[in-house]
Amino acid sequence: MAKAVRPKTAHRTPPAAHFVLACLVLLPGCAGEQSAFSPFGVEAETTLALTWAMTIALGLIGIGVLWLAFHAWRAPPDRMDHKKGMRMVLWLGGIGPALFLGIMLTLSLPKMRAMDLARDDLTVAVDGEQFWWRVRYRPSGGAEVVTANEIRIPVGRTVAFDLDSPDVIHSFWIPGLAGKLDMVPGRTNRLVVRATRPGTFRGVCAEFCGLSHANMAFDVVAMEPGEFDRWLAEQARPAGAAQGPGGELFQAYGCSGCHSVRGHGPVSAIAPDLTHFGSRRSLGAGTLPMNPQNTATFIRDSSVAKPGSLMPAFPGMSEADAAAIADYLHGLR
Ligand code: HEC
Ligand SMILES: [Cu+2]
Repeated sequence: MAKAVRPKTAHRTPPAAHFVLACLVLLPGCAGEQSAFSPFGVEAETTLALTWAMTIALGLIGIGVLWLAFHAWRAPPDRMDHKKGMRMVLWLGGIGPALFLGIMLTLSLPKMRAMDLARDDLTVAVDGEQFWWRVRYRPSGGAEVVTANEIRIPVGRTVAFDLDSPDVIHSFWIPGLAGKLDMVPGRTNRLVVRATRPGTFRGVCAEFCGLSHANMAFDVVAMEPGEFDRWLAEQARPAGAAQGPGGELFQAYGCSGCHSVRGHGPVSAIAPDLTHFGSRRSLGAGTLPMNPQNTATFIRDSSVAKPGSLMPAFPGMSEADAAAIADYLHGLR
C-alpha cells in the first residue's frame, strides 16, 4: 500500500509579524519635507527624542504588565495572599507610576522653556490670511522686507516668528521645525526657533479657517547664513525692469489695486506681495507648482485651484493677456 502523503502546509507568518512588517514598510512614509519625524530644528529634535523615550518606556511597561498577567493566570489560586497583593498595589500602582511621571516631568520641564532671544536676532512677522501668508522680515538695524507664501531662515541662528491674523484664527505649523502655534486676531504670539540643517521643507495652516484651509501651505527654506543674507538683500530691492506687455496689462486690469510690485507702480497691501514672485517655489500658498501655465490659469480664475479664494476672477481676460501677465510675473525674480 502506498504511503499516504501528508500535504505539506505552506509556511505561514503569524498575523502579528504581518502587522510589524506593514508598519516597517509604512515607516518611511513618515519622513519627508512636512514631518515631525524629519526634524530640522532644535525644538522638533527635542520633541522627537522625548517621543522615542516615551514610546520605549511605554513598550517596556506594556511587556512587564503582560508578563505579570501571564504569571498570575498560571499561578495556583492559593499562591497570592492579601499582604503580597497590597504590597504589589503599593509598588506598581503608587510608587512606580509616581516615579515614572516624576522622571518624565523632570525631563520635559527644561525643554518647555522658550529659547532665549538676543536683541539683534532676526524677527519675522507672519500673518495668516484667508488663504495665504503675509511675511515680513525685520532684521535688526535694517528695513522691513515684505514677501508672501514662502519663509526662509538662516541655519544656526535664532529666529522669532511674530504670529498674527487680521481675519479668523489660523495656526502656524512647520512640523519639522517646531510645534504649532495659533494665529489669533488682535494678539501677537511669538514662536522662537533655530534651524539645525539646510533644506527645503513645508509648513501648513493647522486650524480650519474656511473653504480653502487645506490649500494654505508654504515652503520653508533653511539656508546657510551667508546665503540667507544675500537672499534677503535681493528681496529688499525693488523689481527689475519689466519685459514685454505684461507689466502694462497688470496695471490696466487693476491688479495693482491689491498687489504690490515694488518699483512698478502703486504699493498695495491687500493681497500677496509679488515683487519677487518668480523666485518663489510654489503658487497660491503651496497649492500649485510654480510655472507660467499654472499662473495664467490662476490669474483668470483662482477659485478653480482654491475654492473660496478671495481673489476675484477675470472671466473677460483673454488667454493671451493672461499668458503675457504670467510671463511678466515670472520675470520678477
Ligand atoms: C481684490 C483684490 C485682488 C485683485 C484685484 C487681484 N488679486 Fe491676485 N490675489 C488676491 C488675493 C486675496 C490672493 C491670495 C489668494 C489665495 O492664495 O488665497 C491673490 C493671489 C494672487 C497670486 C498668487 C500669489 C502667490 O504668492 O502665489 C497671483 C499671481 C495673483 N494674485 C495675480 C493677480 C493678477 C495678475 C491680478 C490682475 C489681473 C490680480 N491678482 C488681481 C487679491 C487680488
Ligand atoms: Cu488658515
